Parts: sequence; C-alpha cells; structure tokens
Amino acid sequence: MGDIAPRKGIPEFVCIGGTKHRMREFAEFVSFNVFHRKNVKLVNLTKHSHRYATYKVGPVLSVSHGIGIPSMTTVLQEIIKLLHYAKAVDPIVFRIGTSGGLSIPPGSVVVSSWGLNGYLEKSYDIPVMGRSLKLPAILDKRLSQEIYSMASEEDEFQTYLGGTMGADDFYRGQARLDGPFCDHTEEDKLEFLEKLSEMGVRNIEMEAPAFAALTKEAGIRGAIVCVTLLNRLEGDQVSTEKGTLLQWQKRPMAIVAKFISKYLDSS
Ligand code: R2B
Ligand code: URA
Repeated sequence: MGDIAPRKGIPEFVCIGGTKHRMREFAEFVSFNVFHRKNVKLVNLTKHSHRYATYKVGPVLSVSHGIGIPSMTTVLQEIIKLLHYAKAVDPIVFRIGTSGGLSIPPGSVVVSSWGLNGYLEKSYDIPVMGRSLKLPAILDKRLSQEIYSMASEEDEFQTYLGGTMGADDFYRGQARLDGPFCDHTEEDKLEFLEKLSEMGVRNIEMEAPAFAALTKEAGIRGAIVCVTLLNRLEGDQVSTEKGTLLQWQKRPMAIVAKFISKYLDSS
C-alpha cells in the first residue's frame, strides 16, 4: 500500500468537485481508505482565497471548483499551472460530482467517455477575442475504461460508461420544466432527453465538455465520475432524502479512491 508521505511532495493525483464540504470529505475518505490514517488534521491550503478549498493528503490534492464551466475552468487552469511548476510526472486529474441520469436508476455512477455541449457537439466552445475557439471534448479512453473496471458486482449500485452532457444552465439548459423560465413542453423535454440517450449520453451535469477539452489540451489524463441523483426521464426535482443523497455522493469517491490505491500498489 502506498505510503502517505508525498513522493517528494509532488501531487500525482488531483480530484476536483463542486463543493468545499464534499472535497474535504474526499480528502478524509482518501486518508482513511487509501492510506489507512484516521483523524488526519486537514488544512485548507487556499482558505484565504475564500473562493475554493484545497486539501492535500500525501500525493493526492482535493480541490473544490464551484458550479459550472467558468468557475471550474478557472480552478482547473490554476491546477494545470501548479502541476507544471511542481514538475508533476504524469499526474491524473479526476472530477467527481453529481448529475441527472438518463434511463438509469438514481444512485448509479457514470464514468464519462466524452463531454457534449448544449449544441449537442462533443466540443468545448469558448469565445476568445471575439471568435469561437472549438476544442474537442474527448476523455482519455484507457483511463475511463480502467476506472470503469473498478466497478464490482458486489457494489450496491450500478456503474455505467458513457457520454456526459455538460449544460451551461441547470434549468432550461437541461430541459427542466421546474425553473423560473420555461418555454418548452413535457413532450419537447422527453423528445430531447430521448435524443441524448440515443446519442449515448448517460448523464447531464455542468462541466464535462470543458474538463475533457482542457485536460486533453494540457496533455494530462483526466476522468469524470459522477453519481446520478435522479432519472431525468422520470422528473426534474431531486426528491430523494438528504441522508441518502449524501451517501450516494460517496460512490464516485469510493471508485476514485479504489483506483488510486490500485495505482499506488502497482507503481
Ligand atoms: C452538478 O451539480 C451542480 C449543479 O447543481 C453542477 O456543478 C453540476 O455539474
Ligand atoms: N446536477 C446537474 O447539473 N443536474 C442534475 O440534474 C443534477 C445535478
């Protein structure tokens, strides 16, 4: 089993996710489940930024990124710079998160193969100096398959490998009918969600295309592992009780921690 002492202090794994609380929990989860350390004192290394939180457990960095692409890409680019200055050798960056599932049981986990933008293209399109820069949003195939292979028949949930739509909006952008603005019908919504399903999309969140594109552009292996909080074919509201949702959010953590353990054991 890998030693908790960072190898020369250089991060080998970075895991990012939406909330400060969840990323602290991930750091605790890794410290206990990968390094078998209880009650490790965790320090938020970016506390004074007030924007996001960073924890370091041996060679694993756990960082929060907020909601949506602009916030996530700001944090991700800071991390890419940090990994460069730290001379990290072949690091792996994960995103763990929550999402809405398509035709799969709530509580399932999806390991993403690619990201799809709101125009149904597998790309991240960013305006740069008045023009649109289009970057391919394909994730490292081997890594996503290796992570998918961490799933076991003994898990109490199902894991899927598939496409992930990253919308720029939680409500209309994800074809919800329960937002403050709505200009489409239930039939339009179902037709759209069915179309996504047919394209191989298994879940919808708000960061996938940009995460896939920037890790690829940086030449860094990246993977996205999200739990689904609901089946969007059956509704829009997340109505599962809070305790269950919190348990479900540990599922991507468990898969990523298992992968890290296996990786450290074999290196
Ligand atoms: C999933 O959940 C968040 C929105 O509630 C967003 O960050 C995402 O991708
Ligand atoms: N996060 C999203 O972006 N969409 C969902 O449906 C659930 C979580």
